[in-house]
Amino acid sequence: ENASSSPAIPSDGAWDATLSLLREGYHFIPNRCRRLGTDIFRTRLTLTDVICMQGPQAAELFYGQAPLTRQQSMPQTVLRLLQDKGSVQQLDGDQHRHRKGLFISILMAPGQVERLANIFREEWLARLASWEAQERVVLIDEVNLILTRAVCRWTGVPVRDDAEMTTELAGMVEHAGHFRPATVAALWRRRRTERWSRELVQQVRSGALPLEPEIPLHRVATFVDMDGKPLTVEEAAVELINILRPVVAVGRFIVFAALQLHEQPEQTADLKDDQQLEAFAEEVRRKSPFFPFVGARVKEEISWHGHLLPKGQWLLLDLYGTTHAPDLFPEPDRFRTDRAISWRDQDYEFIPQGAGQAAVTHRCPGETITVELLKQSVRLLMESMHYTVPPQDLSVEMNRVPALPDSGFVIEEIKARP
Ligand code: HEM
Ligand code: MYR
Repeated sequence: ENASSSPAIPSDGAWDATLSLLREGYHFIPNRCRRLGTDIFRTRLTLTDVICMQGPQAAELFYGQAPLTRQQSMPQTVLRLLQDKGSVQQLDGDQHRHRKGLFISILMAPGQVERLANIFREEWLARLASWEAQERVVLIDEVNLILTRAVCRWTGVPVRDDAEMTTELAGMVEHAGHFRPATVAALWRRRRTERWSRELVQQVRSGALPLEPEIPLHRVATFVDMDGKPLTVEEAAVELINILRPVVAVGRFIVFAALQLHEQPEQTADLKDDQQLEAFAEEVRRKSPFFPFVGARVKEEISWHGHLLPKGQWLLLDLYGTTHAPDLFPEPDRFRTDRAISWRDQDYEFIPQGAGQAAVTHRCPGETITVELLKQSVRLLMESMHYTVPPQDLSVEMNRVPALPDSGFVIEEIKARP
């Protein structure tokens, strides 16, 4: 293709759009795509030239064979709070595929996701007993705690202090989308988690912490990298956190599911079997504002749909905008369980956690877990307890990243159902 005859990528004309991004949040890329009548545009963020894109072709670029890297594709604080240096997400090519095999082996091992869902259910029911004695609870805080306890049990991590660990793990997600004093505090707390995680890896390796071989912490600690050697202690510790943190992150989707049940209680009648529950969970993943966009950098110049993307170019793929594009998802802001969307389809339209094949791209390996935990939560909310939802501020500010109903979802008059 001849780039010189290709249409120029439209620009939003801003000298720098960082403040607009902070103001508009999830709507930043969709607003500009609509205004410019395009799926791709150029702007400047943090004084750096960036090309923003949405839609299936862009998803294919990010999750196909193109020479892209996730290195230098997001602010340092975001990287350090989420995937971190030395993690699978920062690798490319064969090295990435090999390391990704660790996650695939943990998450795809027969019965492991089911085991996590069962532990999660047990921890929820145990906690439910204490809710009965309380006047009210804030659901996000409670699910964060339950998920922390569950993921630690599942991975073989002995819990130090569960309240503290919850704050550490949930804080990594809560503070990844902004830069405030709270972000620095979250980064500071994460150092503690990392120290703890390194100690655990060493204990497994020395035999001081004996675990069955299929237990996730054992797999991480003993995983052999491409060079035939175990991961460094730092790498293994980072990958352990890359299982602990995102499982706790599922709590945000759980709160959006509870909000949905509250807003349209008549729907519960339709959630009778596994298939209907799954359709509900998938629509929660589509509609909830969570991971707004992912970043990448071009490693070798690419000619793409007539556009020349030079080496080093910074790119953003709008996940939220793609799952809310009216041509892909009619009435995108309406919650509809009849959309026939599933992570199993691996298409380039329904991409709340990335696209393509998880084993060979940067697609999230945790979608099965996310969907199963969501289904389990909906069952628990509907069948295992009674509760009321008092008046509160349930509005979701679209410039808060990641977003959440303002109140965190308060529930009252909680009773376990026999
Ligand atoms: C990657 C979102 C849950 C582990 C990703 C990516 C997204 C994402 C968008 C792609 C990043 C990219 O393309 O650069 C989410 C959301 C979750 C979630 C919104 C909901 C809570 C999980 C769970 C796990 C997990 C439960 C594991 C237990 C990972 C890992 C990667 C990843 C290890 C890096 C994959 C790679 O680079 O190859 N996630 N995720 N995530 N996710 Fe998730
Ligand atoms: C996880 O813990 O890995 C899953 C969910 C994390 C969502 C965090 C959303 C805020 C990230 C801001 C994205 C900026 C990328 C350039």
